[in-house]
Amino acid sequence: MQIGIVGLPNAGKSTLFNALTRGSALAQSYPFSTVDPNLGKVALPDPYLEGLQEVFRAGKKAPVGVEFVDIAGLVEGAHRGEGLGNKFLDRIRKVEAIVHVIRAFSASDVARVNPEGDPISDFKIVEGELIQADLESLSRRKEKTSSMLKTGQQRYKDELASLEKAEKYLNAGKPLRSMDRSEFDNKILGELHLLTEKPVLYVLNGPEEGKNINFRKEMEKNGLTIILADAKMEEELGQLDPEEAQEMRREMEIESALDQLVSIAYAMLDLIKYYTGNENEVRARNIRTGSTLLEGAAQVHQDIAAGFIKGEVIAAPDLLQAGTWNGAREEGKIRAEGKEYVIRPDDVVYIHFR
Ligand SMILES: Nc1nc2c(ncn2[C@@H]2O[C@H](COP(=O)(O)OP(=O)(O)OP(=O)(O)O)[C@@H](O)[C@H]2O)c(=O)[nH]1
Ligand SMILES: [Mg+2]
Repeated sequence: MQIGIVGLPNAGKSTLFNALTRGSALAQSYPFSTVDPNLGKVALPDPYLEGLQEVFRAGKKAPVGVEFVDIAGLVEGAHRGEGLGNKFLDRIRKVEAIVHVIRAFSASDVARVNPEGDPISDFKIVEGELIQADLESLSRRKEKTSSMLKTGQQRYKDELASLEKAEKYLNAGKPLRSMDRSEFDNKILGELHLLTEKPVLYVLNGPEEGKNINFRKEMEKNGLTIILADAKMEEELGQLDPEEAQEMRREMEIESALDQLVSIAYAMLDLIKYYTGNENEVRARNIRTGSTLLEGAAQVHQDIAAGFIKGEVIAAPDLLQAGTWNGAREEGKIRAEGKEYVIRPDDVVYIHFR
């Protein structure tokens, strides 16, 4: 899973990145402290993996990893080259989801590039630049498609129609993720890796207080997914050892930004987590909701899918309670399932194949 972080300069993107990845990206009070993108991987905290490793006596365990990409801030006119321009947006064209950080903290020593300086106008600037970036991608593709029209093939006419439909939508100020589209639109637009098509999670970066809570509610009313998190506090908690941080969180009643963000990302991307295990390795895996055992097998290896005989399945908590695979089997908790079985969250799956 790859997640790209966008926002105005000094919104706290790198601070959040550091909090999420326990990284040490430069985060400074002047705008454009980030130039080259920061990349950081984080292993998702997993309540079952360690126990499963013991059950399988597996040599290795592999949690699900999420990679965050923190890029330079966007400013109004970035698509015309203002600020650092929008050239770093290319770095997040292939990510699966976007986190848009909106500043909601007041610190007089941290400059604001947007003199209006309220979350709504900050939010609109960045949305506008992402829309502009998509318009640029569409226009480049339109040029190519137009030059192919002279071949007389219907395909290029259809393609142009899809591109123009998307262009019109963006020109009305709307992100593409809400546009109705045909299979064909999907295919053409999918090739362009457009930014406003990706699921987006807004992070309102600031303390949990009156006006921020109101803004969050306002955004939610409009159907947007938003969490309120204090990146700086998160970063500080990230420096502590995990138990100490847990304790602090309990006292202050704050849920970790990583936990919030990841659980929302799973829902946005329509993913669930399940496990495969044997004596070599237990591995947590993401797969689309509704996937079958056969699709799970194919994710592990095509050969396993091709030679599929049957699967054995048990929920992770049940397996941990039984303590061993054979014990769980004796208790009748391990089920034999076929190709069509739909994998459920936290299933542990063992596939027999020839
Ligand atoms: N008080 C407060 N300060 C914060 C918070 N988040 C970030 N800051 C400070 O704001 C400044 C800018 O933070 P960065 O994380 O560098 O911001 P950025 O969005 O990465 O900025 P660019 O890389 O310039 O685009 C730093 O001095 C941070 O310490 C916060 O939640 N509260
Ligand atoms: Mg930065």
